[in-house]
Amino acid sequence: MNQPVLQGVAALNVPAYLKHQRLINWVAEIAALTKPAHIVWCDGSQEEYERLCADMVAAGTLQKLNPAKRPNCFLALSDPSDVARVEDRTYICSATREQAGPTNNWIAPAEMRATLHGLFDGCMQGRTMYVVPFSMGPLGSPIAHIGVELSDSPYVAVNMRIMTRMGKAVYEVLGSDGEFVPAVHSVGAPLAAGQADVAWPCNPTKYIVHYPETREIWSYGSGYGGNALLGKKCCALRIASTMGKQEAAAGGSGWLAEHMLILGVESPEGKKHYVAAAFPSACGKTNFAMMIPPPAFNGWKVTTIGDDIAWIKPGQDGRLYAINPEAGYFGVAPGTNEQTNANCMASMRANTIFTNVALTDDGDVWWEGLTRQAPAHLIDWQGKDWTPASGSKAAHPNSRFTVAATQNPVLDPAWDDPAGVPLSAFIFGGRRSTTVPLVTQARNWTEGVYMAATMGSETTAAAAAKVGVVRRDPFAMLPFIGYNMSDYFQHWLDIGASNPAAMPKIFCVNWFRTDAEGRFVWPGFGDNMRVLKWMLDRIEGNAGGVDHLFGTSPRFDDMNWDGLPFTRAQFEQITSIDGAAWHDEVKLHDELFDKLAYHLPQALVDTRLALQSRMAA
Ligand code: O2Y
Ligand code: MN
Repeated sequence: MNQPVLQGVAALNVPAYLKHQRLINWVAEIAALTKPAHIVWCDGSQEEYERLCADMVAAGTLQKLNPAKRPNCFLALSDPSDVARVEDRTYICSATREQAGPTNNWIAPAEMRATLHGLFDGCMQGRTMYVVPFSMGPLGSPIAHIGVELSDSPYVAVNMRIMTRMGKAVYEVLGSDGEFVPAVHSVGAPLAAGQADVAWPCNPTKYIVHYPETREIWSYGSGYGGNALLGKKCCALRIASTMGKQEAAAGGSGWLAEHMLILGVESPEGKKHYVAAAFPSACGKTNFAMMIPPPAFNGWKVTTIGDDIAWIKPGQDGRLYAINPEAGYFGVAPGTNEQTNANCMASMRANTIFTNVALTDDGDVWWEGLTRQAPAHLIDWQGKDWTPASGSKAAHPNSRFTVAATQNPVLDPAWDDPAGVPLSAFIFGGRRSTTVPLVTQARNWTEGVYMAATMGSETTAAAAAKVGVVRRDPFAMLPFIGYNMSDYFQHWLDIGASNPAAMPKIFCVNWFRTDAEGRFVWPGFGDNMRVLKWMLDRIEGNAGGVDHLFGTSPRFDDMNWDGLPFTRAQFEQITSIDGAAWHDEVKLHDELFDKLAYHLPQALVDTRLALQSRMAA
């Protein structure tokens, strides 16, 4: 292989096993621009992971937790300014503004390239650039895609090893000329000669940029989660959603990259279904993906394929098959405990990286909701002494754990199957205190797409200044669609039209209806199994329901209540359809559709008109 020579920066040192000249040239080009002091080609080995973690412990980026309490676990505390995805700094730089659509930030590609060139010039000085090859999806699966992230953050390198199939084996799949998504990441904090580093370098200027035409990702200024682990939201959702659409435009079947968990559910008789479910960020997706059915559902098993993202393709038989493109979970810690998600607690007993949770005096972790009573003393997520009297959160509300999927005790045996699993249902969930019933089945594909397109969630105190405002989050994909949202709706309609009889059934759920005192009526968690069971019975033609203006919902007697003292009156509270509220709701659908008027599918307008005429009747 030709080893390009870099002037005045690190030696390239391409490993002998790498046979992909285009990839080597690209790494050389980015190194020439960013000027790192060293280049490390990650092989994905355990030895490499341990070495990088030890280096980060020495640098103060990670703290090793008490091995007696949490073997092989680490804690990272980020800069207080770098704690979450930055949607307002996230751009889809397609050729035209219309291609990105009104829901994405857009800057003309040439202008953005000029800005980024300035920022990336010399941005890795004094640091090591890690070359991180990763596969999204089982290695070699026809549904999988490969990416390579160049990052100056060792925290990114080790997290990518947990979150993706990362390392040398990826190059074997890539061969000498395979396609890959090029992803460049810098924390934006070059080090001058002799300058001491900080534990969490980052830059107040942040850019998370996608070029859909060339499938490139450029991320600058943040070391946190979705901003920096570029396989996740950037590649597996924004770039991948574009790829799935482009493939359809090129005459293929097209495919879907969705913000969905995938779970398997098996009856005591051994009948198994797979469902994919979309919920807005931080709405209990991981809990649903690892759900433990209540005791009355003895013999029922729920198993996890994925907790956040699904790639979905029509198979030979016309059904839709899904894979989890990820290999780990980057879940929200607060609220997770033995009652809400015992499987998740078991997953993170060892080999876990925690970020922005609190540290206990005996070297373990703690977050709000882990135990009923907080410990008397902690080190909080900002590294300060904390007591229950401090009046602040000990763990950041967006604090996270990174853990390999293989540590999940209820991992589905097919989670790594390159062919994916056939889907029986799609579930779309919002967070609404009123209006939307517990569960509704769409009467046909178009009605289901309409439900998903008009999904909304009320903002919570943690997320927004004005509490209770409904934020429309179509398909839970608002921040993640890499192209025009109306074209995305059309893509969904087209996929459905390709083989209507083989499509999964579509349901919409709302666990969050409240009573007059503002308390949640539905117990949620394991009891969501009751809703899942009704869906499966519907799919198999064994459950009744009642048609209403929005779709079909269960009557009280259509659901299994064994072991749950839930009254008809409570059921009425969470399933009633309030005509006046729906009148206002549909006005909000109108507002959304006005915003998305360019390329909005007529089928969705017609569905809204049909809904309005049912309401008038
Ligand atoms: O704040 C971050 O960077 C994490 S975002 C995230 C992580 C895991 C799963 N989902 C999400 C999300 O925002 O939907
Ligand atoms: Mn998510």
